[in-house]
Amino acid sequence: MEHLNLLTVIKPDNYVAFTFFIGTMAMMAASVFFFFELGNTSKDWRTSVLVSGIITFIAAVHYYYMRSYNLETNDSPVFFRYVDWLLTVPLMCVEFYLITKKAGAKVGLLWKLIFASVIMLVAGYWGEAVAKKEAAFWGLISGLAYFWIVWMVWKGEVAQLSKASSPAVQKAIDSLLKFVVIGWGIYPLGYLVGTADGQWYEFCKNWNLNMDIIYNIGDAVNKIGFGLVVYALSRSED
Ligand SMILES: *C/C=C(C)/C=C/C=C(C)/C=C/C1=C(C)CCCC1(C)C
Repeated sequence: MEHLNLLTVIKPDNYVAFTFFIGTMAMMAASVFFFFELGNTSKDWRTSVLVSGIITFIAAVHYYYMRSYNLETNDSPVFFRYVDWLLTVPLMCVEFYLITKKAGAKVGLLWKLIFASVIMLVAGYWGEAVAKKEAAFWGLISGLAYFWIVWMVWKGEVAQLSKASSPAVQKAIDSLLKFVVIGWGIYPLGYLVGTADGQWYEFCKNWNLNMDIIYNIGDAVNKIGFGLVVYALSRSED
C-alpha cells in the first residue's frame, strides 16, 4: 500500500471524507460563534450557550482527528466517534436539564437522562465494535434506552413540567422534544446502515448509503442546530 500522511488529498468523489472535513470546519466555526456571543447573552441563558460552545468545541477536536483517521485508513473512526458522543451527549443532557430547570426540574432528572444516554451509547458501541454479530440485539438495547429518553420528554416528567410553565419555556421544551425525536432519530438509521448484512447490506451498497455520512449529518443537526435553537431562545426572551 502506498504511504499516506495527514495531508492526503480528498478525492472529489470521496463524500465521506468530505463530510468529515466540512464537519471539522463547521464545529470550529460554531464554537467561535457561541463563545463570542457569551458576552451579550442574558444571564439566564449564559450557561446554556456556554455548554453549546463546549459541545461543538469537543466535537471539533474529535472531527479533526476522525477526518485524518478516515483519510488515512478509509475506515470508520468508530472508537473516536463514541469517545466524542460519550462526552457530548451527557452535555446535551445538561442542556436539556438547564431548559427544563426553568420549568422547575430537579437535578434527579439530569442524572436519569445521563444514565439512559450512557446505556444507549455503550450498547451501541458494543454492537458496532465488540459484538458485531449481535449488532441487532445491542441496537435494540440501545434503542430501548433511547425510547426511555424520548418518553421522559414526550409524556413523562419533562412533559408534565412543561404543562405548568410559561409559554416561552413551553416553546423551548417543544423544540427540545423535536430534537430528541427527529434529531437523535438520525443516529439509529446510521447504525442500521453500518451494521447491515445480507440483502439489506446489498441494498445499502446499491444506494450508496453510508453510516459515517448519516452520523455526520446527525452531529451537525444536533450539536450546531440545537445550539443555535438555544441561542435563538436566549434572544427571544429579553
Ligand atoms: C452529538 C452526538 C449525539 C447527539 C449523539 C447521539 C447518538 C444517539 C442518539 C445514538 C443512538 C443509537 C441508537 C438509538 C440505537 C443504535 C445505536 C446508536 C448508539 C447509534
